Amino acid sequence: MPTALITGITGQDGQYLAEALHAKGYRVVGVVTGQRNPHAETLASGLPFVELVGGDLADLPSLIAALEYSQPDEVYNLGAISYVALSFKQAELTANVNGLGVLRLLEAIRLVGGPDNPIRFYQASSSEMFGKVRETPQNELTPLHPRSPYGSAKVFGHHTTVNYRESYGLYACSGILFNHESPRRGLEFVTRKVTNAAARIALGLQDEVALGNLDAKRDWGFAGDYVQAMHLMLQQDEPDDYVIATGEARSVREFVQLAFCAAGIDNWERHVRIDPRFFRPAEVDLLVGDATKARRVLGWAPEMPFENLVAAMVAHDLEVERRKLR
Ligand code: GDR
Repeated sequence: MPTALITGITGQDGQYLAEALHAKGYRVVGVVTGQRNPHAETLASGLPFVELVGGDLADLPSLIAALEYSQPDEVYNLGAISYVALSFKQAELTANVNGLGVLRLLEAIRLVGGPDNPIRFYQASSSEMFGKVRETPQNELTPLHPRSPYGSAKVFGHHTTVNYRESYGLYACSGILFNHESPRRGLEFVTRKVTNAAARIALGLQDEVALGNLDAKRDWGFAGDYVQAMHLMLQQDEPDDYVIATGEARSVREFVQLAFCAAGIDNWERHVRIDPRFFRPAEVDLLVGDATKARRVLGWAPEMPFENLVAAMVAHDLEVERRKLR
C-alpha cells in the first residue's frame, strides 16, 4: 500500500486529493497546523480514513518529524496562504509559508529520503505566477510576472522545486494549476462567494452582494478533475512541470450572471454592489491556460463543463442554506 503525505489537507484540494488517493488504495496522512485546529476536527469526521500528523511549513523540524512518522512514497505540498487578497495584507507570512515553506519541505525530503531518495514530490504552483501575462494562452514556457505577494512566493516555490530536481535528482514536479472550484471552495473566493450569495438571495436571506472587479477573466475548472492531474504527474518515468487548465476564459461578470440564473434570479444587476474594498492593489486581468502537454503526456483532460460546475455549486449552496432554515 503506497503512502501519500499531504500538506493543506484541510483545504478544498486536500480533501479531493485525499479521497482520490484513498480510492486508489493509498494510505493517506495529512499534515495539520496549530493547536486544536478546528478544521482538523471537521476532517476527522468527514474523511475518517485520513491519518493526521502535526506540522507546519514554517517549521522545518516538524516537517522532518512528519516525514519520519509517515515514511511517504509521495508528498503533495498543497499547504499555503491561498487567498491572493490576503497576501497583500500579510506579505511576509505569505512569503514564509508559500515560498520558504517549499524549500523547507524539499530540504526535509532530502534529509529523510537519503542518497537514493525515492520520495516523489508535488508542488502546487499557480497560474497567478503568470500575473501580467506575456502571452495568451499561457503554457509551461510562458515567462512569469507575478502581481501579488502570493504570486511572487509561488514563483519562488516553483523555481525551487525545479532547482531541487536539477541539483539533487529529486523526483519533483510543479503543477501550474489554473483556478479550480467546487462546492468545497472557501467563501472568500469569488466563485463560492457568488454562488452562496445567489442562493441566499433566492431564499430571501439577503438582498445584495458586494463584489470587486467584474471584468477579471479566469480559466475555471473543477477541483475534483484537477487533483487527478496531481497524482498522474507523480506516476511518470520522469518528473516535469505541467499546466492544468480548461483553455476557456470567462469573466467574473459571466460567472455572476450564470450563477444567479441557476438560482432562478433574472435581474442579477439589482443585487450586486461594487465595493472598492474588493479591488486589489495590482490585478491579474486575464488568465487562460494551454494544457496541451498534460493532455499529451499524462492523458489528462478536464471532465466537468463550466456550466455544470456553476450549477453544482449553486445547487449545493441552496441545499446548505435551506437546511439552515429548517
Ligand atoms: P484568484 O481567485 O485570485 O484568481 O486566486 P479569487 O476567486 O479570489 O479571485 C478571482 C478574481 O475575481 C475578482 N473578484 C473578486 N475576488 C474575490 N475573492 N472577492 C470578490 O468580491 C471579488 N470581486 C471580483 C478578483 O479580483 C480576481 O480577479 C485563486 C486562488 O485559489 C489561488 O490560491 C490560486 O493559486 C489561483 O486561484 C489559481
